[in-house]
Formats: sequence, C-alpha cells, structure tokens
Amino acid sequence: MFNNPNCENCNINKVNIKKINKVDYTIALLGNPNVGKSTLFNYLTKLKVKVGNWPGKTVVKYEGYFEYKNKIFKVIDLPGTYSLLSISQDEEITRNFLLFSEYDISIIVLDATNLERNLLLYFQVVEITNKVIVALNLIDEANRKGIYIDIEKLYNRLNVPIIPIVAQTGYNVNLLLDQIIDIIENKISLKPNKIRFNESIEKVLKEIEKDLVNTYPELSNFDNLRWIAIRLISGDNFIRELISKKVLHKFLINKQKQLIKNEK
Ligand SMILES: Nc1nc2c(ncn2[C@@H]2O[C@H](COP(=O)(O)OP(=O)(O)OP(=O)(O)O)[C@@H](O)[C@H]2O)c(=O)[nH]1
Ligand SMILES: [Mg+2]
Repeated sequence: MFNNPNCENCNINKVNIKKINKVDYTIALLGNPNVGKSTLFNYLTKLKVKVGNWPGKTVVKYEGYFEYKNKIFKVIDLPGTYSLLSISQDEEITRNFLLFSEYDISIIVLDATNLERNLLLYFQVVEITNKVIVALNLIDEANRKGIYIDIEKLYNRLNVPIIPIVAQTGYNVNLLLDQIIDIIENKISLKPNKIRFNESIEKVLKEIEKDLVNTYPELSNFDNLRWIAIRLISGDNFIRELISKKVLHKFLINKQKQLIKNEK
C-alpha cells in the first residue's frame, strides 16, 4: 500500500560528482531521534554522502547530494533532538544550523505514531524559522497501529505543508520534493502558526521585538526576533552573549524583571 508504484527510483538520481559545486537548493532534515531522518536521507542520496564534523564538534555531519527534475540538491542530516534549548551538543548544532546557516528549506520529520511528542520540537523550530515543511513519516507504522491522522485538520492547525511519507519505501517522497521546489521557486512565503503565550508574555515579547529593531534597525527583516525575545526572557545566556551590547543587556534584564513582576 505504501510503496511507490509509479517509479523505480522516483526520478531521484545520483549526482555526478562534478555537479556538486553547482548546488541549486540546500535542504536540511531535522526531527526527534529515531523518526526516520537518516532513512529519508539515504533514500534521497542513495548513500552519496560526505561525512565531516560539525565545527568544533565530534558529532558526525552527513551531507549528501541528489538530482531531481534537473536540480541539484544538497541535503543535510541534522542530529536528532527532542528540543532546541541548547542543553546538549546535538541540540546546539541543530539550533545553530537553523539560526546561522544558509538553507532553502528544512524538512521537519515527524513520527506519525508519536505525533504529540514530536510537535514539541516542531513548535520550537517554527519559532526560529518559517522555512519549514513537514514530512509526516512512518505512516505505514501508524496505519498498522490503527492511528489515523487527519492531515487537513493538522494542516489547518499548523499552517505548513504536510506530506505523509514512508521513508523506507519512498512513498510520497517525490511529492515532498515537488512541494519543496514549488515553495522555493515560486517564493511562497510560509507562515507557520506559532504558540501563543498568555497576554502579559505576548506583550513583553512584542516590546522586546520592537526595541530590538529600534536598537538594531538592521534587524528589521530578521525573522528570528520573536525567538530571540522568547529566549531572552527565558534567561538564555547564549543569546545574551550574541547581543553583548551593554545598553541592550540592561534593557533586556529590565524586560525580564518586568515579566516576572507581571506574572506575580
Ligand atoms: N516502518 C517504517 N520504518 C521506518 C520508516 N522510516 C524509518 N524507519 C525505521 O525507523 C528506524 C529509525 O530510522 P532512522 O532513519 O535511523 O531514524 P533517525 O531519525 O535518523 O534517528 P537518529 O539518527 O537517531 O536521530 C529504523 O529502524 C528505520 O528502518 C518508515 O517510513 N516506515
Ligand atoms: Mg539518523
């Protein structure tokens, strides 16, 4: 049922090594551990992988290439994480990739048999970037377990494209790639729904975002401002170090104090 009957290899081709310098699109795979990221990665790249290290880290970095519809894709298999709070090395790598690397789209691989837990990471990712698409993997396994996911309802809640796939057999993987190409080439702007906090928190977040732009006008087109604001009121030292201007720091501490006061 979940095979890919219409194509031998879904027209996903191995890339001639000479073309690797002419990458058209860079995509990244992220998600909880054990959700099938590497299975999808291997399916796409047919194991044409370059293994390296993340800068300063001993965690292995997998990059691969494939050709689909005359486009050369570079795909990065990010370490599996349950959150992006940067407590562990894997979380830090994935988070820093999303924040600072150049990519066209990241594919959040969700386990259809464990959707609720997987959505925790999903909502942290969409605080950092809007450039996401969901690959709802292990649909075959969900089916076996009698789990039915109403994709349309989920789409309405998340507001991002969701493609049910089976990474193991390649079911719907070409549909996923077609969607990605459509989004990138037609510059479709994605606006995933974010978690809304209570009113007093939302108010402080908005103020921080506004003040960040006032202090740093160059940040006005920066789509991570809300995430920075969230991390700042959560007391994230990494972000504080990033914005290590004294005046800003003072201002942010005040915001945090104000929030604590509001919450009391
Ligand atoms: N039935 C089924 N099994 C799958 C599918 N995709 C992956 N698996 C299996 O799920 C297990 C985990 O897959 P991986 O690709 O290693 O998962 P991962 O997300 O890379 O895991 P980490 O690297 O640990 O984060 C493997 O045993 C896969 O064979 C799928 O679509 N259907
Ligand atoms: Mg893996």
